[in-house]
Amino acid sequence: NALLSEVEVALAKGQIQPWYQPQLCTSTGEISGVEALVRWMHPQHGIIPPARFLSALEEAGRMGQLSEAVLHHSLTALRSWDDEGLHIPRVSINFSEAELRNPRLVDRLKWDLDRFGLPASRLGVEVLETVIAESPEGIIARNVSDLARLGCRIDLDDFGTGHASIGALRRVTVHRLKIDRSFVTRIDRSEDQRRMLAAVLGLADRLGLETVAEGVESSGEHALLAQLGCDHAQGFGIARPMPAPQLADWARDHA
Ligand code: G
Ligand code: G
Ligand code: NA
Ligand code: MN
Repeated sequence: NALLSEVEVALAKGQIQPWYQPQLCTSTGEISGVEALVRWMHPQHGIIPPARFLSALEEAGRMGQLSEAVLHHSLTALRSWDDEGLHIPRVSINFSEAELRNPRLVDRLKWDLDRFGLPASRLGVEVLETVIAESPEGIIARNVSDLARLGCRIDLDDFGTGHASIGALRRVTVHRLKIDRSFVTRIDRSEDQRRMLAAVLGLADRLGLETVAEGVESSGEHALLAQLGCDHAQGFGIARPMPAPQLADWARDHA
């Protein structure tokens, strides 16, 4: 597979790195964290989005290599932001199903955190709703619960689009619901859309979970999210994902 070997070479050369997109607390406006979103900086073809190469790694069972690169880059970024005196509380990383099935995931993560001298509370883990649908005895539920016990924050990604029942939320520890952007878009222009979002926020509140809205593209949407009691906001209307040094500049300007 030509793509796969190209991706593996790119990983080894450090051409595949995460960019970081800020999340703001809607009540204070402060940065509550950043999400790591991987990009391939291809010397000929420019920036290649994850949709074009993640499945090649996934099919080959090589997602571990990617997550290791993303984790190292994220911990390095946290250290350098700390050294610059910036207050970036945590980085959230997307973990695929294959990675969440890795029995060594938690030990490896603990080891890396120790090596960088960072507490687990600086790390967030984003898990797709579909992935937690398995049984509580399963390896995924165990890994996610172990990560939570270690101190990582668990975000349920793309909430509202998956097949997980509400019951599945009780099987694994989850701290926040990331409300899929299909529920967020145009809330400032559609009463139906607004009602739908209010229902999801009400559900999160009853479950005692924090909320973060994805895909916030306008200041109207942002203002309404605060008004409706959504805790955090992320989207192009706040900032696009950007390389670690630019994120530092952005955070400095934002403070
Ligand atoms: O950045 P963008 O919107 O193109 O991301 C597209 C998808 O790729 C998102 O669903 C995101 O969850 C996924 N993705 C981005 N970075 C990573 C990563 O480091 N690991 C995994 N497993 N998925 C990622
Ligand atoms: O599946 P996940 O939620 O991890 O995917 C995040 C993806 O959403 C990233 O590819 C990111 O680039 C993209 N994204 C982030 N903010 C916005 C936004 O405001 N609008 C749109 N359309 N996409 C966004
Ligand atoms: Na995500
Ligand atoms: Mn998402």
